Amino acid sequence: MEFVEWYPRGYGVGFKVRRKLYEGTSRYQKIEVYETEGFGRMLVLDGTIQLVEDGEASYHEPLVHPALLSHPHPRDVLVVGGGDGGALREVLRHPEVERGVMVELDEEVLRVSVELLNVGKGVLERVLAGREPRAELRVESGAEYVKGKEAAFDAIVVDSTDPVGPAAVLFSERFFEDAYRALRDPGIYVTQAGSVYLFTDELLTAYRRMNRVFDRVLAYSFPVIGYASPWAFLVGVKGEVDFRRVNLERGRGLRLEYYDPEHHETLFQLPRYTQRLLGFKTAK
Ligand code: AG3
Repeated sequence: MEFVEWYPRGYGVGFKVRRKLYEGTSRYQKIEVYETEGFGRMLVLDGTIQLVEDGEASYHEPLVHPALLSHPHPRDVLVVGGGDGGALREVLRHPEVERGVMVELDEEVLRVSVELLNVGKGVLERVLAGREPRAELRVESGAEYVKGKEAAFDAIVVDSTDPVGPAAVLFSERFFEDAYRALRDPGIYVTQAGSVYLFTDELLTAYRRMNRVFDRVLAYSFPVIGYASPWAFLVGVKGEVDFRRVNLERGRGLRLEYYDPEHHETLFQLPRYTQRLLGFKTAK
């Protein structure tokens, strides 16, 4: 048996699977969990692959650490989405973080992650049992949560699904504005932004909207196991954060498996045609 996620133009990403462990429909989406042959269990939401247990760090590390290592003092960090707990787990690896708030819309994703997945399980269980004093878990819409917040977070990490359905609002200009206001100065915002090759239009749309709101916007990419690589990420900066530089000493303390702070500059390697579309002058 196999599970294939089909992207546009007939491009597929698939895994051989032994069996389906779970299928259910929440208020927001269809949730499936499979046992893959070679990569552990796999979480699928509305037919799109979210993670495989043996490889999820190739997404969660480049999502979280570049932003947190470029910020001078990430003390209060907000994670929007990320119900599997992987992003929160990576956030809490930073000793500088005093408070990590995770706001997940779909309680069912949390439940399935705790019961069936070995990703942020430990972290989620500790938070739920009140044994993770630095973390707070809220089940509500991230878009509603940030509304009206002012200078409350040093960093905001958005670990959403694709910009359709329940997550579309997280790519709206209104949400970027609310998030900008919720950030302190200096502050940093990072979001996953889709497949560079297959979701180029969505990437451009998000980039343009973020540019209308943040002081500076940067795009980077990383090859992620289970996604149509390379995968894009967008960073929005408020005030003085130089996202092109990271604190290497703090980075060494993290003992990472995928993202290498020593080669931070390689994150910015994007196809020339993408750079051109984004309006980078160097690719003209
Ligand atoms: N967040 C999902 C990234 C989007 C995947 N899209 C796709 N396969 N079409 C990742 C959840 C892991 N915390």
